Amino acid sequence: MQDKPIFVTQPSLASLEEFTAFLQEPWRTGVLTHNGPLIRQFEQEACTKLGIRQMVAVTNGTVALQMAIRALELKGKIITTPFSWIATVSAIKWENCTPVFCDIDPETLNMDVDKLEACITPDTVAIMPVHVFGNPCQVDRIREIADKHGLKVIYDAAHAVGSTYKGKSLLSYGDISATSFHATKLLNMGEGGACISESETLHDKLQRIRFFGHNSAKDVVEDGFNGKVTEIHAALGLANLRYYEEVLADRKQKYAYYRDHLSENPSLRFQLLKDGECNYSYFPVIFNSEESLLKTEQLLNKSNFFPRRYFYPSINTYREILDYQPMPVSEDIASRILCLPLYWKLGMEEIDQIIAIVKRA
Ligand code: T4K
Repeated sequence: MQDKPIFVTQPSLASLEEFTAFLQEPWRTGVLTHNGPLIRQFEQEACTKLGIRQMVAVTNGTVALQMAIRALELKGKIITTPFSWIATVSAIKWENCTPVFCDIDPETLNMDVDKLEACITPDTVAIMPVHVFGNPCQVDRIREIADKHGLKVIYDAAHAVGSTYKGKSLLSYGDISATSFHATKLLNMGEGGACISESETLHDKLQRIRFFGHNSAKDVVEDGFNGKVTEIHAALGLANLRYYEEVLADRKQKYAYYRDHLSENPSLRFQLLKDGECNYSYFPVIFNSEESLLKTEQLLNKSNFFPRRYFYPSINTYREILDYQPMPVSEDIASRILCLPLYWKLGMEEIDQIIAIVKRA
């Protein structure tokens, strides 16, 4: 048995010395926030590493989604996926829009684009797909459908740092992409996120929304709020950014290792990765039944391994906060999918133990 618990993930962290070295300046100047030099440096370096033109860094991925809806001035129904983290839907609701679900493709686990047009009504204003576990959505088809019906596209790209589509960063697609730099994400600032838009107009507007609606003269010209990131979080982001490529390569190698060792098992299957290059930020396994998932999870827990049921349950079943809309594919997949531990400092010995337990189960 594993002596210390192994969780589904652990933050990818630079050394404490690297982090604190970045803190010298804010300690000297007393500048802790208000889009200070470190967050501007983070935005610039992250854009270069991720291959995007510009970003507006914000407090977290949920706020990034809300700001995207706000910047596009959306009022009405937004079509999204029921197979996601609750934040996708809560952001829509907090911006006084109505989430409408489109069921998922059982292979890619992303929104089923073949079902998308049937969800569009005169009240629909936007589509908000999720690149689930970093697996790129069918970006071109979604754009085609959106343009045909005059809809905006916001990607929930919380998992998509490091994924690409047609050789470009996946974050550069959609009217706006909203990503997360939460502790559990491939690149983290503890808490953090960003809105990415290639449009200068939207980029400027997002900057104003982040800062109480101020323009550069500090007049209030927008209905904004506080989405600013502290210099402390920026320091952590900058230190962690140094290891971005290493973390990305490590995830890919560990993902391939898991797949090689588990793919013979007829009772398991895996997310179909297509339409672009995934960042392999999670290792989801789809079991043939919930019973076999629960048995495996129990055996892993007994040995001190703690995988997570991402995403369970399917969001459309949260009857306390939503009117139920049946989503048979999402509900089925959500009941039998388990993400196994996958992170930078996870040892190959531990992965071997996890593989052995899964095979035994
Ligand atoms: N859209 C999508 C599709 C998302 O998946 C998310 C967030 C969002 C939007 C919103 O982005 P943010 O507003 O969060 O930036 C986690 C994360 O809290 C959440 O960010 C993430 N998705 C979701 C998929 O997973 P939990 O409740 O499973 O995380 P938690 O706290 O149990 O962490 C998992 C494991 O990670 C722990 O067992 C131990 C380890 N851990 C976690 C934290 C927070 C650490 O070692 N250190 C830490 O500080 O939700």
